[in-house]
Amino acid sequence: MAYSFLEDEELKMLRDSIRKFAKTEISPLAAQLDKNEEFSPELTKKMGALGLFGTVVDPKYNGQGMDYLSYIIAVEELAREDGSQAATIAAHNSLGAAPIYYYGNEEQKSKYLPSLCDGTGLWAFGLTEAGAGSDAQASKTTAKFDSSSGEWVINGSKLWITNSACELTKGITVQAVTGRRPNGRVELSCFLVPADTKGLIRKAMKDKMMWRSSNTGELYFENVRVKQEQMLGKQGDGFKIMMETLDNGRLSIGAMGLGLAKGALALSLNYAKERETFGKPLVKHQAVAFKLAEMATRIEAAENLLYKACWLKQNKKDFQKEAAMAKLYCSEVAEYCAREGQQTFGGYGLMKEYPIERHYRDAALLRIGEGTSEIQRLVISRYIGC
Ligand code: COS
Repeated sequence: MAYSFLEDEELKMLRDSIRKFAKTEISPLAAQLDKNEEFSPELTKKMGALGLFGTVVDPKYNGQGMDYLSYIIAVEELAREDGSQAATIAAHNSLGAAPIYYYGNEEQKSKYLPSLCDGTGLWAFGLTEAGAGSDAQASKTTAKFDSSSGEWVINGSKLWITNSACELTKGITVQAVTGRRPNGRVELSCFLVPADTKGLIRKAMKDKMMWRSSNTGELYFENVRVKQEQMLGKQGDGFKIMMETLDNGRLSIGAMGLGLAKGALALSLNYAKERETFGKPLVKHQAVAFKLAEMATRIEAAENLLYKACWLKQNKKDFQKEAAMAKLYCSEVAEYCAREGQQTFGGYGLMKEYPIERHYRDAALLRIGEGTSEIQRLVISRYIGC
C-alpha cells in the first residue's frame, strides 16, 4: 500500500476549525492563565464540547471515532497557540482514555469511557514516581492482594501526573508492583482508580517553568482498596500496557512539538515583517530570512516524520520506531524554533507580553516529558539493532 498523508478536504476543515477555536478561545486567555499558573476547567470543558475528548474512541463508547492523523492535527493546532491546553488534551486522549479503550474489557470500557468522551471528565496515567522516571520498572508503589476481602491494596506515590489533581479528574490508571516474575524482575500490573477512592490523596504541583496552566499532580496511595475488576489487562501485563501506551503517546508529544514550532515560526514571520531595522523590515535582512527559512525546513521534515508515523499506526503497521523518532525530532525542532524565534524578537522575546516567551519555556518540557530525548534515542537504537 503506497502511503499518502497529504491533507484532504476533511482534514483541512478540521485543522481550520481547531485553529479558529484556539485563536478565539485559547489565545486571549493563555498569557494570564500562564502567569497565574491556573488550570481552567471552563476552557477544558469548551475543548471537550468541541469534540476533543475521546478523539479516536469508537462512537459506541461515546467517542469521536476520528482517525489518528486527525487527532494529531487537532493537538498540533492547539499547541500552536498554547502548550498547556494541548497537553491537557494529549494526556487525556493518549494516556487517559487510550489504555482503557485498548486494554479494558467490555465492562470497563462501557463503565468508564462514555464519561471520558463527553467533555466533562479527565483520566490520568500514573506511571512516574520520585525514583522511577526514565527507569519505569523501578516503581515502588505496590498492590497487595488481600484474600480476606478479595481486594488489592495499593500503597505508594506518583509524581508529575498530568490531569490527575484538578476538579475534572475522574480517575487514574496506576502501575503498581504486584509480585516478582520467574526471571526475578518485578511483576507490574495496572489498576483503574477513580479519583474519589478512599486513601487516594491528590495534590496539584506548583512552580513549574512550563505548561503552567495544565494540571500536574502528585499522588499518594494510603491503603487504597480496589476490586479485582479494576485491574486493567491481566496481572503482570502492567509494564507492557504502559510501554505500548507511551508508544502511542509519543505521537501526540510530537504533535505538540510540531505545533509549537509552527506557532513560533508564524509569530516570528509576522514580527519580522513589521519590525524595521536599518531602514527595512527584519525579514529583508538575510540573517533573519535565513533563520526563518531554516525553521521552515526543519518544520517540514518534522511534519513528514510525524505524519508518516501516524499513517503507519493508522494502517496497523509497526510505528514504534518512527513514533520515537518523531517525538525526538519534533521536540528538538520545537526548541530550535522557539529559540530562533525569540532571537528574532530580540529584547521583546524576553518579555511575557509576547507569546514567543511562553513557547520558549514550554518547549523545554518536550525533550523531558513522556520519555526524555535520551530514552527516545535508546528506543530507536534498539530498533535499528544496536
Ligand atoms: N511495547 C511492549 N512491550 C515492551 C515495550 C513496548 N514498547 N518496551 C518494553 N517492553 C517489554 C519488553 O518486551 C520486556 O518484556 P519481557 O520482560 O516479557 O521480555 C519488558 O517490557 C521489559 O523491557 P525492557 O527490559 O526493555 O525494559 P527496560 O527496563 O530496559 O526499559 C525503556 C525500557 C527504557 C524503554 C522504558 O523503561 C521506558 O520507556 N522508559 C521511559 C519511561 C517514560 O517515558 N516515562 C515518562 C512517562 S511520562 S507519561
